[in-house]
Amino acid sequence: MNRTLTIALSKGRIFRETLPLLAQAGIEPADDPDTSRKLILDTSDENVKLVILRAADVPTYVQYGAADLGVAGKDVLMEHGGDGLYEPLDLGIACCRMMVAGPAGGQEPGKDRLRIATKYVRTTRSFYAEKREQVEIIKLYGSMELAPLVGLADRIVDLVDTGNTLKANGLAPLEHIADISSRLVVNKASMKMKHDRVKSFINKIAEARS
Ligand code: PRT
Ligand code: MG
Repeated sequence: MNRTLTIALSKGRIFRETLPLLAQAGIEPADDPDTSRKLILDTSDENVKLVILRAADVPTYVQYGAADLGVAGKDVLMEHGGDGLYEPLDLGIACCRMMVAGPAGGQEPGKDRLRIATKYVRTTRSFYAEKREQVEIIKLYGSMELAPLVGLADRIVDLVDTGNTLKANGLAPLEHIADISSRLVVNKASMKMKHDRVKSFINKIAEARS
């Protein structure tokens, strides 16, 4: 039987903020993904491997069982939809808010269909559907803050932490959509097939977090 647990992480802030939780569970990566080019990292536990992915790909790897577990932002999970995943733990890391933002001091554009630029198409669609507001959504892959400045969109939906990025681009937060933090996700089949190992990993991380 395959005793290895594979954990999917993205580099950058999620890796950085997950590291202390893993350390408290006795797991230390053999390489630093910010300097190493390796995509599969061994750890101090011979039965635990880390795979390093783009943040938005983490739920997909876990859904299909290519990783048993993963750490992903709630923003990414809402876009993914959560098929094939359990979400047993809020890790309370990489916290921010998903907001609608627009030009600071700007007036209502006064049209019946606002254009909203975002990489969070699914979440944006359901947010405005709930408000019964007709909007046109433009899918972008990054630098959303630019869109209102060059007339591509009236509003953006993006993550806000300090608010400095919005401010630096003459934008202001307008509406709160969701509080965001990173979650531990588990492949549903792994939860059954590797129950004891997965469960004990979840317990260790839960303890490390509190
Ligand atoms: O950057 P890359 O394209 O590789 O992928 P990614 O942006 O998906 O990954 P990464 O590592 O940047 O973010 C991973 C996760 O961190 C996200 O999915 C969120 O759950 C979480 N997180 C927490 C954030 C932020 N805070 C955050 N502030 N992700 C992005 N930001 C960005 C935001 O999009 C905006 O551009 O930071 C900017 C705003 O920050 P302030 O402090 O200026 O308000
Ligand atoms: Mg980023």
